[in-house]
Amino acid sequence: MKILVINGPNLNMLGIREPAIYGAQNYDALCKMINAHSAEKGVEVKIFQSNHEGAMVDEIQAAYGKFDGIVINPAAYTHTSVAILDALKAVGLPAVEVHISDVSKREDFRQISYAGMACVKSYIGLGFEGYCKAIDYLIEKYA
Ligand code: CA2
Repeated sequence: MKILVINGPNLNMLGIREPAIYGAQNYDALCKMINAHSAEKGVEVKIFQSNHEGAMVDEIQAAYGKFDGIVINPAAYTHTSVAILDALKAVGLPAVEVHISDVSKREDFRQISYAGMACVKSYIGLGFEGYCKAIDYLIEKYA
């Protein structure tokens, strides 16, 4: 099974500020955890991070026919991007939404998730662990 993990804007800055919200670990630690978990579960994984909405759309489109599922944390684009929602719908791959923080307890503008409307499952507020749970969900339901 091949899984594409997509991370949106500013997630590459993890660990630098706001540790109370996102934890103290940096982006490299997140990637190491995802790679180790995927190896343990015997799935192939590609991790992609971009600060650009169009680049994320391009990556989702390129996954068509190449990956079996997507784990996506669109970061701030979660709450604004119909383009990412449409791209997820266009490729039709099972997608799982992840948010490190519990967005449900944060500002009003974080209460809508466009990407989530095209996802089969969401893991919210579980920290980095949400990515492992998302991978496990895709394995359990789609491998
Ligand atoms: O909780 C999440 O995973 C988010 O997707 C993270 C986004 C935020 O816009 C979403 O509402 C929820 C933010 C990405 C990281 O932003 C940083 C901010 C300060 C320091 C380091 C990273």
